[in-house]
Amino acid sequence: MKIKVVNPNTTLSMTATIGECARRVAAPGTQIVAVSPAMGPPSIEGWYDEALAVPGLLAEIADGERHGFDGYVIACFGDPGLYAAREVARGPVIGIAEAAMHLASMIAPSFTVVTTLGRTCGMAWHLAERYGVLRFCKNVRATDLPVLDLAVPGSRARRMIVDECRAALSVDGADAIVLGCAGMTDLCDEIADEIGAPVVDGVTAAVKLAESLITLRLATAKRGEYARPIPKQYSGLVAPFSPLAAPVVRGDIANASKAPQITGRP
Ligand code: 2AL
Repeated sequence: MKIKVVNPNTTLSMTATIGECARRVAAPGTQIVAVSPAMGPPSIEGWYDEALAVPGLLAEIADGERHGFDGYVIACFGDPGLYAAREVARGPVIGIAEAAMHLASMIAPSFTVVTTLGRTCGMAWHLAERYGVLRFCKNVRATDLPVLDLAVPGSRARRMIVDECRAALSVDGADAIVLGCAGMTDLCDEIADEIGAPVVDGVTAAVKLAESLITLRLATAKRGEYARPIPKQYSGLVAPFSPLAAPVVRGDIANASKAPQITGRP
């Protein structure tokens, strides 16, 4: 099976790490292709970043459909564009926050999310509510680390995350930790060993969930809400994203990432 893991930010070093961690847990017969969109923010640290990461992400999903991918992972903890991606894809599309929160709620009576900047805490609470796991979510803790600082060699990132994890266990009374950023994926095992409690990373959780759904031949329901977008002509900068009648053809959103009228404009 072929799973496309889309890091919706444009930082390729982070995409490479996400791809390595995804491959480490994937079954022998699973091909993982990790990509970043051709346009969008270098990191996603708020609602505005998230909104403008979505067009590039959707172009990657549409391109994946033309290349026969069986399923997709959206590797950003805000799960940007998740439901829109499901309209475009035939196979399952899994967001890393929904994967991590659901798996955490299956192995522990409660979890705390440990994330990056304080301003993203509200987004995580919002997702816990959306996925129906609010009663499991004890707290959302910020490390106040910018996303791209997570990978800076010699940074205090791991220590700061571990400190928040320990506070989650002792102060919040949480039984498990959900890592609140795709950029933390490579730290998951060391943090779990250090704190002695389950730590759920959304990237690896989402890969295994996507694999399971594909194995079970469970694809995205196409009868109603997640049916392909209604064909219509969009205007202005988003004109290249105009949904055309299925099947995906030239000029559809699959080609939007290559559209000159979008790249290079503010
Ligand atoms: C993220 C993430 O997973 N990727 C990114 O760019 N921002 N999440 C976060 N809480 O900052």
